[in-house]
Amino acid sequence: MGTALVFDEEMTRYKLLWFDPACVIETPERLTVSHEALVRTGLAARCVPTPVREASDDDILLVHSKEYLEAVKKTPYMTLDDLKEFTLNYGDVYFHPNIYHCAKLAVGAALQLVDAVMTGKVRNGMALVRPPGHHSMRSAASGFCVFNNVAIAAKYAQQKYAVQRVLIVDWDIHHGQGVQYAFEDDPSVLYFSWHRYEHQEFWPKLRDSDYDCVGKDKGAGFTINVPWNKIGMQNSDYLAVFCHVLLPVAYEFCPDLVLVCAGFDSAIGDPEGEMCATPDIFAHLTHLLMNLAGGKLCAVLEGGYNLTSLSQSVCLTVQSLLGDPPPRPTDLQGPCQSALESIQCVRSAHRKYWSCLQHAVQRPPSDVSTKLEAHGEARVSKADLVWPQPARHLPPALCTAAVIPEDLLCPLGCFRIPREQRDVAVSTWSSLAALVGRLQRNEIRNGLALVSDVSMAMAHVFGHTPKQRVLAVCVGDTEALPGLPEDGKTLTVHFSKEALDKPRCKYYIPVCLKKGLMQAACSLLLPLSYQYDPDLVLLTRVPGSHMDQSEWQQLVGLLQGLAGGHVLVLIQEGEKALVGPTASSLSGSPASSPGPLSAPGAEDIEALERLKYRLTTDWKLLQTSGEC
Ligand code: X5A
Ligand code: ZN
Repeated sequence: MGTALVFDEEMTRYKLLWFDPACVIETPERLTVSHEALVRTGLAARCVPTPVREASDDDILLVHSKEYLEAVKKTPYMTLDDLKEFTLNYGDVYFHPNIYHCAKLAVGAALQLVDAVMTGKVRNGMALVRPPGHHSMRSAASGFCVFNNVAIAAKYAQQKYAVQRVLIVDWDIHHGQGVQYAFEDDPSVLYFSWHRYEHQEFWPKLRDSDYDCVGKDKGAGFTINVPWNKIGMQNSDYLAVFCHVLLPVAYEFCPDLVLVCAGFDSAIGDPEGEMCATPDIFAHLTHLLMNLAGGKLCAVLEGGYNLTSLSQSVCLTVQSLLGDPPPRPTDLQGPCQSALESIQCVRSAHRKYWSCLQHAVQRPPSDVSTKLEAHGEARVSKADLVWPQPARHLPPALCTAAVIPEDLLCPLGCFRIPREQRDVAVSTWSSLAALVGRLQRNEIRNGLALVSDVSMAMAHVFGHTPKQRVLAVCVGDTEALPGLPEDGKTLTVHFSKEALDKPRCKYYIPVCLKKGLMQAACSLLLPLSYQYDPDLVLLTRVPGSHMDQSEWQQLVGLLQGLAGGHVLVLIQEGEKALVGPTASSLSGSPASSPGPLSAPGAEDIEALERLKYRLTTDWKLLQTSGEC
C-alpha cells in the first residue's frame, strides 16, 4: 500500500537572523539531517516521493483569521528591523523574509500527505516540514510555528473527504495549545497531547495544558492532556500512557483518520524536553497507531532539537510506517511515580466521558499532584544521556509463511511451507517444526498454521523452542491447554467468554470478558507483553470465541510490535474463515476497525480493572495509579 514521504529542500531556506537564545535551536539543519538520515538508511528510497505544494489562502483560513494571514503576508517585504518588531507581537518565534513561503509549503506538505492517504495512493506517510505548526493559533504565531499545519490538515480532511472523526496524537514534548484551541469545542476531533509541564513552570506555562482541561461544551472529553511534572521520563512512561489512556480511548473513539504531531523533542538528548525515552520508542508508538482508522496515518514533523536523536527518531518512525517490525523494546521497568500520578489524574478526569475509563480510580479534583516525587534524581545526569545507536536492521526478505492444507488457496502475500510426507498428520507437524525453525533463524518474519488440534500444536511448538521466551495468547474456549511450562519461559494469556481457572501462577493469566476485548488488549495484554519481552509470540484461536474478525485482526497487528515481529498464529480447523484475514494482517495490511459499537460494558471494565490490580505486584507496566 505504500508510505508517502513529503519533503522539499526549500523549507530549509530560512533561519534566525538575530540574537535570540529562545530560538537558536530551531535551525535548517533539523530538516537536512533528518532527510539525509532517511536517504542514508535506504528508507527514503522505499517511500513514495510526494511533492509539496503551497497552501492556498482558503486552506490557511480553515484555522487562521484573515487579519493574521494578511499580516504574515507582508513579512517577505519587511526590513530586518520590521521583522524584529513584528516578531515581538508573539512568543518564542522568529520571522524571516522566506518564512511565509516555507510556512505555506509546510501546510501544503501536510495537505499533500492527507490527499495521498485519503485517495488511497498510499496507506500512510510522513511530512518533513519547517516551520512546525502545533503552537500557532487563530491569530498568532508561537513557539517557532506560523501556521498550524496539522490543525489545518484535520479540517481539510473533514471538508474535502467527508472524514468524520479525526484523532490527533501530539507526542511532541510541548503542549500544542494551538491545536487544542482549534478543536476544544469540537467532538469530531480528539486531541491527545503529552507535554513537559512541571506544574505549569514549563513553556508555554498555561493552565489550559493540565489534565483537567478536557474540552468545552460538546467537545468535553475530546481533549486529553497528559502533563509530565518531572523531566527524565522513559520508555515505560510513554508506553504506559499509550496503553492506559490513549489506545483504549482511541479504539472507543474509532477515528477515520489519524494525524500525528510528530515532534521528537520528547526523545533523549533533546535540550528542550530533557526526557530519557530512546528513539526506538517512536517505532512502537507509530506501530501502535498504525491499525487505527484502517491504517490511515499522517505524521507531520513538529519539534526535535538534538540532531542525533531527531534523525534517529524520524528514521524509526518511517521504518514502522513502512511495515518493518519495531526493534525489541528496551528498559521497561515500569512507569515512575510522577508518571503514574499523571496517568491516574487523566484517567480520573476523563472517566465520565469514556466507557473504557469509567472504573478508573476516582481522584478528588482538589488533590493537586505535587506531593509525590519521581524516583531518583529530578535532574537528568550526563550519564543518562547516552543511548545505543539504533540497530541497523534488515527486514527478512520473506514475510509470512503458511502451513495450510493443499485444497486451501495460499493467501496473498504468503508462501506455503511445502509438505514433506504423505501422512497428513505427520506432515503438519513436520511443516510446523520447519516453520518454527525458520522463524528462529529469522528467515521469515511470521507464520500461520491451520491445525486440527491447537493444544497439541502448542505443545509441539514449545517442544521446539526450549530456550525461548514464548508469549502464548489463546483466544477461545479451550478446555485443554497443554501442560504449560511454569518456569517463566512462557507467559500465557487466555481470553475466553466462559469463566476460566484461577490464575495458577504469575505466568498464566486467564481473562474472562463478554465484550471490551480491545480495551483488554490495550491495557492488559500490551503492558504484560511489553514487560515480558518475548522471543516469539504464539497466538492461538479455537472455536467458541467472542472476538470478531476485526478485533482479531487488531490483535494480530498489535502483537507484531513484540518479539521483532515474530508472531506464529495457530488456527484450529473450525475457524478456517480466519485464515485469510489473519494472513492479511500478518503480511502487513491494515486491520479493519472494530467500530464504535465494540465499546465495553461496565461489568467487563470492572472485571478488567480488578484483574489488572491483582497483577500489578508482578507486572509494573499494569499500574495506573501512584502510591497514595
Ligand atoms: C514546535 C516546538 C517549541 C517552542 C519552544 C519555545 N516548539 N521555548 O517544539
Ligand atoms: Zn516541541
